[in-house]
Amino acid sequence: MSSSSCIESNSTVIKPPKDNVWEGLTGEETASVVKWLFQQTDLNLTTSEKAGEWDNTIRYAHVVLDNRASINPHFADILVGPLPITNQSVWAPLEFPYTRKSQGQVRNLNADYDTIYSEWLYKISASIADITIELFNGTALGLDNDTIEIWGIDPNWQDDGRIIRWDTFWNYPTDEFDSGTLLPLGLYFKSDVTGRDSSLWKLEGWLYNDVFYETTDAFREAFFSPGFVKLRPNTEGAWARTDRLGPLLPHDEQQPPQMVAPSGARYSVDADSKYVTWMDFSFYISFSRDTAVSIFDVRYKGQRVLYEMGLQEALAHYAGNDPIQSSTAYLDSYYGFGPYSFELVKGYDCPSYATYLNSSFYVTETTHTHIDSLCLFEYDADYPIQRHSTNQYVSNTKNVYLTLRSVSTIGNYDYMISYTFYMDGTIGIEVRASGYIQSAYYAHNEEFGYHIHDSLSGSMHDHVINFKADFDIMGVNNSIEITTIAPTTRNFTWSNGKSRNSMSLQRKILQSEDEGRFNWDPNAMMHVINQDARNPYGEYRGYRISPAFGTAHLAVLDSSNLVNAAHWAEYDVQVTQQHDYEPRSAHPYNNQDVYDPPINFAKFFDGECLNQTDLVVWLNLGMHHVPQTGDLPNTVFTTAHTGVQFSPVNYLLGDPSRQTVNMVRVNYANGSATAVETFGQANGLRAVAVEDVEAELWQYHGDIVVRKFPYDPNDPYYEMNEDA
Ligand SMILES: *[C@@H]1O[C@H](CO)[C@@H](O)[C@H](O)[C@H]1NC(C)=O
Ligand SMILES: *[C@@H]1O[C@H](CO)[C@@H](O)[C@H](O)[C@H]1NC(C)=O
Ligand SMILES: *[C@@H]1O[C@H](CO)[C@@H](O)[C@H](O)[C@H]1NC(C)=O
Ligand SMILES: *[C@@H]1O[C@H](CO)[C@@H](O)[C@H](O)[C@H]1NC(C)=O
Ligand SMILES: *[C@@H]1O[C@H](CO)[C@@H](O)[C@H](O)[C@H]1NC(C)=O
Ligand SMILES: *[C@@H]1O[C@H](CO)[C@@H](O)[C@H](O)[C@H]1NC(C)=O
Ligand SMILES: *[C@@H]1O[C@H](CO)[C@@H](O)[C@H](O)[C@H]1NC(C)=O
Ligand SMILES: *[C@@H]1O[C@H](CO)[C@@H](O)[C@H](O)[C@H]1NC(C)=O
Ligand SMILES: *[C@@H]1O[C@H](CO)[C@@H](O)[C@H](O)[C@H]1NC(C)=O
Ligand SMILES: [Cu+2]
Repeated sequence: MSSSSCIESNSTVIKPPKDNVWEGLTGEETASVVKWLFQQTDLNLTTSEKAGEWDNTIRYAHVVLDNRASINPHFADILVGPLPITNQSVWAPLEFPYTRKSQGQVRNLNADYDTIYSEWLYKISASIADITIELFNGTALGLDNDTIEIWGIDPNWQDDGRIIRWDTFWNYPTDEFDSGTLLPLGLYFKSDVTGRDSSLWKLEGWLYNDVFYETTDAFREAFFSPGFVKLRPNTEGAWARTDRLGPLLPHDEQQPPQMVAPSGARYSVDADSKYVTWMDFSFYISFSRDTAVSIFDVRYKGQRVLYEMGLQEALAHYAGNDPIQSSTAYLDSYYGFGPYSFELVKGYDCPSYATYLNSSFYVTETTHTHIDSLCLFEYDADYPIQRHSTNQYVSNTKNVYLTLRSVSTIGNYDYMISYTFYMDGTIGIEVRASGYIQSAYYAHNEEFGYHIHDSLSGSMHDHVINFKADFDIMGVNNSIEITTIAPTTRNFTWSNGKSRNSMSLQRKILQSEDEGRFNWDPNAMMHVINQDARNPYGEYRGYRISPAFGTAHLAVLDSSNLVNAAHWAEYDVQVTQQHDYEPRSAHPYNNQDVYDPPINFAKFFDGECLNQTDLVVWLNLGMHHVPQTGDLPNTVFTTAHTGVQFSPVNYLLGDPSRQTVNMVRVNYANGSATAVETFGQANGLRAVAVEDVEAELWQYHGDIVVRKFPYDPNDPYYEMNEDA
């Protein structure tokens, strides 16, 4: 069946009330900025530029330069403007989002990527090629016939002024499946790669079976001594492939249920300005290289609820008995969520009737477009939003909600991020994770993960995913009210002088940032309220923030890997006074200087007032992930799921979902229905054309490359799909 036979589900076109000032620059604007930059001799540009966005009433371009023509290679954040480019345009260091003085510059620890990955690691590996052949039946020499590969920690150790790497060997998958992170081989080496002169770099030792050898000679001698214990390598097999496996399940070959949108889309979208309206909600979508989707000016019933809501950073902090797992703590905005937001799979990532939007980013003088990488759709939850039965009637309301979704595949992991909007005024953020786990070699590490395959440990790690929520409840000045459900013992006028054990509400308004960092208390509710906006009963109007599906903050205290680079991960909830100079909780290059990162989130907390002022709530979603056999071959979205919900509290005078026509009341008596009230909803059976999803998938464009380890920051999106 072709899509033309389907009911048109494209959304209604709408014009936004205002321009989307949060959107990225257009292709022409970006091109003009780049042309101008190349004319600035003081910038001495010969290599790649990445233009993103920074907006205000006068638009400026945020440009990141990779300055490597120096013994002190660094990334430089600069602003170029005003736009459009004229002879009045200038550039200046972009320093205001930094918490340290630095002219907008961050050192680049990976300037010598090519030397490390095409010479240094292979040189070390070549020195023990006889051993790798004997242990792993393979060599890593940078040749086409390599059957094993080498990569290691992220970020590098940065203690005592030295830059130290740990690397390890991994088997290559023997087919197209991306199972490399399931094939660790258990041999590790340490090298000091401080400075740009590779003749001064040093191999500092080998680790095998939990024995550390300071030199190659010492390792070699032990290896060829009698009694040396050789561990079994991990090798690929069906267990590591994601294709169908195992006996057919009953009835599974019959078509599963599918959601359809019989009347087409009931939301409106302006694809150019990325402005969306649905029911009583409206918002603008913004997209960036670092964090992909954010949404701005979220309004409900015409009133702004959030100025900004969006991803800030995602951390995967591992732990282990070996130096690779122990030293791995990925900060994913370094790689960027935007460039890895690939085309969605229709009928799988989102319903086939969804509206799909493109996203683009700019790197190395090229605009890259990912087609159909954002989706918008309505869905009917598998439960009603309301119901009630009596002996005379039953009433019931459909729970239809709107989702805005994207998926970023960063290395081995796929993060699915969804923003949801419900008929009762609730707004949700959900993150799910799938893809391949990063595993560990199973030896001496029972405390750090389960034994999940032959020589494989499901390496334990914490996912912490930070979101910014800049609330504006009935105005910019808001407060946080914590309402605790507290056990109480008290006498009442009617209790005959006997105290009664019960519970009561204890309300408290946070006064300053000193109280602004806390964890979820199962007996407390967090409300963003406006003390100057009471409802007719005198209660503050507000929105509750609550965890949904579980959340997590980082279990590691004072991480040796991250030092000051991820203080945002330490609590479930953190509240600060809004400042334009604190736009983000993290910087994509925080991992390049963990002792003195460009944005040290802890510095946001300086005791400022939180009582009736413009507030930002920084929320951590996340999961403690201890992979088990069920994570093979891939982690599943059912359990790797985290979220928060924002829902109106005393905000309106009743439940706004009563407005929908998609509800029913059935009256009955003596065993028969006497009335069926459908409130004017569209009804009547309709023959619905269901798209043939599998056939549609022949139109999938995909991308040319998806990041594989290791990552080259100097050529990050090489060969990625482009559409100028
Ligand atoms: C400009 O960059 C080139 C490399 O592209 C380098 O050789 C040269 O020293 C740089 N000039 C200055 C003034 O930094
Ligand atoms: C800037 O451009 C304007 C318009 O093209 C021109 O009139 C003016 O002379 C230029 N100014 C300078 C300083 O080049
Ligand atoms: C060793 O690797 C070669 C190819 O690289 C392969 O042909 C051979 O079967 C392997 N041997 C074993 C024992 O796995
Ligand atoms: C791999 O290729 C190199 C160079 O072509 C060759 O010398 C070597 O014998 C090959 N190794 C194997 C295991 O085939
Ligand atoms: C996405 O890009 C493709 C290819 O350039 C284009 O045909 C399509 O109209 C774009 N979609 C939207 C919603 O702009
Ligand atoms: C309740 O009243 C009794 C009798 O007057 C008194 O002994 C007790 O302390 C009171 N309890 C509380 C919790 O006030
Ligand atoms: C907090 O703000 C409210 C509303 O403006 C005000 O009435 C109250 O006095 C403030 N509390 C403190 C401790 O300043
Ligand atoms: C918000 O509160 C600040 C004090 O924190 C005050 O200076 C400002 O005028 C208030 N803004 C509005 C719109 O009430
Ligand atoms: C239900 O049945 C009772 C007893 O037969 C009768 O009195 C009553 O009128 C009936 N109610 C309706 C709504 O038919
Ligand atoms: Cu995980």
